[in-house]
This record gives sequence, structure tokens and C-alpha cells, in this order.
Amino acid sequence: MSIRIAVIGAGIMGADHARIIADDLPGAKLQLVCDASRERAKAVADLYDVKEVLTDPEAVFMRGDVDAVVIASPDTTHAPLSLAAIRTQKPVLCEKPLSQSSAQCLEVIDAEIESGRQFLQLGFMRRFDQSYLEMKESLSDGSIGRALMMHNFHRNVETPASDFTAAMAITNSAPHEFDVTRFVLGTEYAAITAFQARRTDGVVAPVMMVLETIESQLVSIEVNNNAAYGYDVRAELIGEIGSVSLAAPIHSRRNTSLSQVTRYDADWRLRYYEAYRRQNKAFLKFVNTGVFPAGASNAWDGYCAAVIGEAGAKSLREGKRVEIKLAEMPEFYGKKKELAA
Ligand code: ISE
Repeated sequence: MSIRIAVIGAGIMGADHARIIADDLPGAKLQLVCDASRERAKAVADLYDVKEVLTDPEAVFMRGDVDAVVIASPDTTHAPLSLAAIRTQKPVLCEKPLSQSSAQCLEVIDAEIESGRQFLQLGFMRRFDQSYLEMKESLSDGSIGRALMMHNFHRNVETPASDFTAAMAITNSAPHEFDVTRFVLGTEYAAITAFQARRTDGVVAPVMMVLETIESQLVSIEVNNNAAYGYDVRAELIGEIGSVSLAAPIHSRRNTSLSQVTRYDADWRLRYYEAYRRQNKAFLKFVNTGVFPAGASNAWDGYCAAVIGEAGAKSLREGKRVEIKLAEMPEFYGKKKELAA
């Protein structure tokens, strides 16, 4: 029988998860769509002939005909709904970030440990992206030597909402880089310093962060939420004897008027199309087997991203370098070395 999955949140990511589940995930069934706005939930449900929509997310977890849940509602709902999932023992794929508060992430971690098994897979989908996986492989196979530095660029066309702030560049956008750089480098951070350029037109200006790992590697992260020209994510990992850059998929080159043009996507969904599919496939396997997918991010990774985000926001506010101090990783989430595996 198919695994019956409910999607909570019918915005840009909820709609995308609904599409993947309904059209691209053999063995899964889109059971219902839930959104605070019934119309929005219905608009997504109708696309896939799903009859039922709900407006109360807590009610989703009480349903006997829902086997697993995808949480894609606004950031502040992620932790409370993850707690509901753990309480009702429903496996959940929760969009990033788990929370912008590390204290709230610890509540989720405590609840999960208390429950005795993992229920939560976190949606840091870049861990399933082929280009980051190959970058990670260049370290594990020794081809570029020991990692020294990693440069990251994260550019959006424009901020998703008018109340998006510079701090959110760090707590909403940069968590992707906080997580994927930990994943690629297989280490943790010791400190962060954040800077912001000045814009005169009132929109959120680019934020630049320099992070130091506990092994004295340096990581730069530029987040430019109003880059205007396209969705553009780049990274280069520099080792002692070589370097690796991400290469985003290019599907065509247009030659015209003495020039050659390739296109940018408007947002992340196409760039990470395959990564989202692999991630959701891994989640389905997790639901079926109860075995947490190798390489996927968990509640602990969500906590680490939140601690780094808090330190980054503090650094930007106070104009100084801020140390990053993580709690001891509970054994429940595996041995530390597995991060690099
Ligand atoms: C958004 O929430 C995402 O997760 C996107 O990947 C990122 O590019 C964007 O900046 C975030 O707001």
C-alpha cells in the first residue's frame, strides 16, 4: 500500500513538495493538503485531484489515514509542528530552518530522544545535490588534499516578503550554507564575523560572513537576497593541492546578435530539482524502513544551523567576531565522525 503523506503549507515549497509526492514519488500518495488559507490549500489539492483539505495543522497529526507529513508552512511553525509529529509518532520531513532559536531546536531534540527513535528529517536538500556530493568526495578521496577554504555565494532575485530583514539573510537564507559547508567539510565552526554592504534603495543589502572552523579552515558566505539578475548559487572548495567548484546545470546556450546567453532560474526549485527528488525519495525510504537516511540532516543539524545563525545575527548587530559554542552532540544522533562519512 502507498505511504499516505500530508503536506502542511501550500506556499511555494508546499506546492513543490505536493507536486513531487503526487507526480514523482512512486510508493507515495498525496493524502491531503493543509494550509491556514482553505483556498490556497484547495488550489494545490485540486492540481492532483486530492479531495481533502484542512486548515488546522495540529489536526493533521491526529489523522489515522496519514502515515507521514511534510512541513512546509512558515519558519516559525516548523518546531511546534515537529514536536506534534514526534508526540504522535509520525515521521516528518520538515523544511529548513528547524527554528531560528537554538533553544527551540533543543526542545525538539529532547522530545525526539525521549521518544526513543528518530522521526524528523530536516529539509537541507543541498546535501542531496550532485555538485556538493562531488565536492565532498574530492576530500574523502584525497584528490584536492586537506580543505583550507570554501567560498560561497547565495543570490536571490529578490526577498520573498517585504518584512524580510538583514538578520533573515543570516537566519533564513544562509542556513543552507551553514549546513552544507558543515556537511562538505565534516567539521564544526568556532567563530563567525558578519558584515553588511550599504544600499541606498531601502531593500536588504548583501551580507558577507567569514567563518572559522575548529580546524582553522576559513569559509566565506555571501548572501545577496536582492541580486536582481537571477537565482545564483556558487561555491569553491580550496584544498592544499587543488580546488573544486560547483557547476550549476545549464540546459541550453542561445547564440544571437554576436553573443552567447545562458539563463538563470528565478528561484531554487529548478536548480535543486533533482536534489529535492532524491531527498523526498530518501524520506519515503525512511518512513518505510524506520532507518534514518545516510547523509540527510536531522534535528541536531537544525540546532547547529540555528546556533551559527544566532551568532551571525549577533555579530552583525554588534559589529564584532562572535564565538560559536555548540552543546555536546547527543549519542542518539550518531558519532561525530559520521558527519564526514
Ligand atoms: C528560502 O527560504 C530558501 O530556502 C531558498 O533556498 C533561499 O535561496 C532563500 O534565500 C530563502 O528565503
